[in-house]
Amino acid sequence: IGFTEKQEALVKESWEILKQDIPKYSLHFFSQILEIAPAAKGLFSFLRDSDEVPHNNPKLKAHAVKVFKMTCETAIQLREKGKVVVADTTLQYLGSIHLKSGVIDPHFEVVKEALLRTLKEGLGEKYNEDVEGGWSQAYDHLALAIKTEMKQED
Ligand code: HEM
Ligand code: ISQ
Repeated sequence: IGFTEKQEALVKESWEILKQDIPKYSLHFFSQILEIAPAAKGLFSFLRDSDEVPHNNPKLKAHAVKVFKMTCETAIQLREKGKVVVADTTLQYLGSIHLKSGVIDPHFEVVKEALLRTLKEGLGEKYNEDVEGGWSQAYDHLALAIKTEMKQED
């Protein structure tokens, strides 16, 4: 199944909503990752030395925003081109960062679930199957691109 204009619009709209409270949703996103997979804590440099998820950590916020933005970009590309094109340098960089941090394939499902839960929290009654489907598809394509790059590196 292709990516429709409606799905693209839903993804963009929902990101516009979450964008209005970055501190809140980046923290929620991250907390969900740790709730699903507590052991993932050790992977993140900004967490290793703290007992709880740091509120207002600039790195955490910036990275969380990038994950949402990149997934959103992916949705746009899926609709426009039917495929995902991430700049080679970006992909190489993300591949090597994640590989070096010790990220493995099953972690990608954890981050996906955390992302969807965060959307659900942020959108409330505006969250529905179509929103979930759009984000899921876009995320899966992006995750596959990163995982493929990680495999080429080792
Ligand atoms: C770092 C995006 C999946 C764990 C990053 C950064 C970005 C990013 C943009 C920051 C790179 C930098 O500027 O330094 C993504 C995207 C993903 C994804 C788009 C999926 C589509 C994952 C998964 C995990 C993970 C599945 C595992 C739980 C990490 C870690 C870092 C990182 C540990 C390094 C953070 C640090 O110590 O500074 N990711 N990521 N990421 N990501 Fe991901
Ligand atoms: C890095 N990679 C994936 C997900 C993230 C969530 C919050 C902060 C950083 C992240």
